[in-house]
Amino acid sequence: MENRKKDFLWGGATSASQAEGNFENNGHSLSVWQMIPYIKLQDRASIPLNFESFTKAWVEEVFENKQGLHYPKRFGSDYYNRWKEDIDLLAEAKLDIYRMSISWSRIYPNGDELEPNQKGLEFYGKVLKYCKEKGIKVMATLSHFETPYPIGKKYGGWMNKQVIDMFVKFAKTCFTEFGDLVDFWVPINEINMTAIVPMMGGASFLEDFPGTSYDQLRFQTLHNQFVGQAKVVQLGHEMLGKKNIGCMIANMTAYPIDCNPVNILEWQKHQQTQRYFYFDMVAKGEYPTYMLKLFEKLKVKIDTNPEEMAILKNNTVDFLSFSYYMSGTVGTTDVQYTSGNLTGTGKNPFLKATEWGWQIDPQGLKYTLNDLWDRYHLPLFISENGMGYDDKLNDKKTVDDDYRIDYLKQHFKAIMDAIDDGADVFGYTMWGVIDLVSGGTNEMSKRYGLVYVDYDDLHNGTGDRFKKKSFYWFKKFQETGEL
Ligand code: BGP
Repeated sequence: MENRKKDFLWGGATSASQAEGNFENNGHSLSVWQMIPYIKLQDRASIPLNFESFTKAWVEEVFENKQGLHYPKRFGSDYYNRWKEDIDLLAEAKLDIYRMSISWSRIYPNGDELEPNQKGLEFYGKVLKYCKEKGIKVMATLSHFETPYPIGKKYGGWMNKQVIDMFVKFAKTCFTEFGDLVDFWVPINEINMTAIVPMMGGASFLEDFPGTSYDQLRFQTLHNQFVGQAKVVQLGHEMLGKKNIGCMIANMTAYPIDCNPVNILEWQKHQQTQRYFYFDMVAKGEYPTYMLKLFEKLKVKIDTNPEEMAILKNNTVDFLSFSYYMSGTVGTTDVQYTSGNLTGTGKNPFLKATEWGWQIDPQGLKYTLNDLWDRYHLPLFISENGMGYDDKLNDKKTVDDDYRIDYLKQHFKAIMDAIDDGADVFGYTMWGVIDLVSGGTNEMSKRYGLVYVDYDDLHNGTGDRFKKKSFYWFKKFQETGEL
């Protein structure tokens, strides 16, 4: 079945903090996400479920390494040393595009230096040039939850408007150094996660702002990030003269649990506040009325001014990119919960779920693409999707991951169907294309890749790479177009 759009970009994604390791080398500091949770695996039960309880003091203790606990994310999958081998593998699998992040903490380790860290620039320069040599396009994320921790410690994170300028300076350095090597830019990964975990997305901690409510903290941090992102869009357009800057939003598609009108109203509220709000901000450049009303109810007062509002309005994104892993359900009655990407969601009796409870719903991707295209008429890109699984390497040194092939086939088909319906979708990057440390569990054993990496949860192993069955499937798909 060859019904692919000719210039569609099929590829894979990783992030610096989950893949690179070597964070203490060559002038890197640590980003906030690398601090969470610095916790023994056997202590997992003690991970706070309420994100408000991640305190700065607790994170600092981790930063100072006082706990001396094991922390696999620090080591990633050793991409910092094996990047060439990894890009060779991506080229062999015939990826059109590779989404990666340029770690802010490697370029401006403290955030406020006057000059960038040359060693960091050299590293990404080598990587990006090699991608070009191999004919792989690049989408670069500027912050994949990688705000340098010193910014949180010294400035109070993105709650402080000075951080906006630090981010713009970092973006300017990247545009200057890598403008010719990067095809698409995404300023902030899953920007809406800041509204859920402000300390992870924005390095803002409640205890730094006495008298501030949690709602005020999360929405103000988010607002400052929206302004920072819009300024980066403006700068990119001026410096690069291209329309190649998009957003990245964790898309939370959900269905009403049933047709009871009270549940439909609850679902409508979910659509507005958990999905459209974020897309509206980056595509229309202003706060929707329903959010202004919600702010009133929550007693949130956004600290802003007409200049910032004009920046938001005049610098909307060129394309919408989003992650899509699952769908959920919403309602006020009879909803049973299952886990999802950072937040839980309602169970859907019609769907199966992964080992981690993420409900598999390819049709939901078709729905999402049609829905976003209808609403915004901006080109769409699925920048994360995939199936986490505790893969096992067999005697033949491969993984028979037919479950993943099946997952990918169904989702690829959904994309093609949405394109057939008229949605303008131009690319897809499968998450964790080379196994890396999971963002949510901090373990290697939640694997997403086409390539198996020989490290366990405690970072024991050789780090050697092994092609899974899905690697060969993907390559064949690229050669023949057959699902
Ligand atoms: C997204 C993050 C990724 C990645 C992915 C999968 O929210 O942008 O970095 O981690 O989720 O999540 P997990 O690793 O928890 O399965």
